[in-house]
Amino acid sequence: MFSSVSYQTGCQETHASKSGLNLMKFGEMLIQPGTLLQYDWYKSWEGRESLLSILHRNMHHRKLFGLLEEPLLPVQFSSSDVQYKIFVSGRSGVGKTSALAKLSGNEVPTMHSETPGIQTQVVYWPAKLVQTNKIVMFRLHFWDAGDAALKKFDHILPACKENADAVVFHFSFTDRGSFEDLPRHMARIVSPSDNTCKLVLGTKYDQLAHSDVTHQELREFEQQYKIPVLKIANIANYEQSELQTEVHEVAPVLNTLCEYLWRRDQVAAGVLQTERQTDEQRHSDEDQMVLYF
Ligand SMILES: Nc1nc2c(ncn2[C@@H]2O[C@H](COP(=O)(O)OP(=O)(O)OP(=O)(O)O)[C@@H](O)[C@H]2O)c(=O)[nH]1
Ligand SMILES: [Mg+2]
Repeated sequence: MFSSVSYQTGCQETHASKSGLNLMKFGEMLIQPGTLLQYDWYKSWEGRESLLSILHRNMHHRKLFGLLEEPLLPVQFSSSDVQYKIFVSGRSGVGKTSALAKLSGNEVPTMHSETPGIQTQVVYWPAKLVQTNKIVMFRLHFWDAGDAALKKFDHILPACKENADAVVFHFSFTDRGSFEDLPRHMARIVSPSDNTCKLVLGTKYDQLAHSDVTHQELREFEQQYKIPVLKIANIANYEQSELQTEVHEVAPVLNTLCEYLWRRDQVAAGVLQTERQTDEQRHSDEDQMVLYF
């Protein structure tokens, strides 16, 4: 998860210089978690009632929705719906399909079986806005393309990128190369100036003991590219006994993704400013002060 801790790069070689790419800011800016969405709301009474719309009564398993179905929030809750397309990207075997299974509450595959083309999956996630206290049902339409298929067929990448609201770049904690390759990989898929939300998801977090990607490097990466780095362990947790545990595991990733998507909409609507706009505004205010004095 994003940490607000600042760091000193000093003489150390940064991730960007190691990769040979000085594409400074792929993302717009980092958000302190919980700025726009109430992260722990799903644990409250109201949050649990809302989760019942996507979970079976025992709160252990996610409901499946057909193409024409959607979750219904309790009528007394004033809510609205938003939908987004999210492209899932990363090297073969990093765990894209597994992460999607985990996020959607489906069974996580234990064997690597290359995704032969594009596989899509809708994940619903209710969240509450900080500012207005309104409940929003996020409909996240994930597009997962197998890396081999993506390299083999030219039409797959444009189809996945078309009208995508976000791209989630994956690396694996057990494959340092997949982390080091992220800047080059991102440069192939998106440009720093395009309007898609960009996030990074580190898979195989359960294998952290065998990882040589450090937390310091993750923080440096976040600060360098202004992209949040999230973590996930795509394994079935057989020791789950507490209610909602499955949802507890994926809530940080889904909340962060929704928060960045929501922020992008707010910036597009002119409700929030980008960091660049804030800088420009500050400089223009400073210029006016100089003129005034
Ligand atoms: N222990 C552990 N294994 C994982 C995790 N995520 C994925 N795996 C395993 O990694 C292998 C590859 O996962 P996939 O999800 O199929 O990889 P992919 O990125 O979709 O690969 P392509 O479809 O070929 O592009 C599988 O054997 C998964 O069980 C994780 O978080 N922890
Ligand atoms: Mg796959």
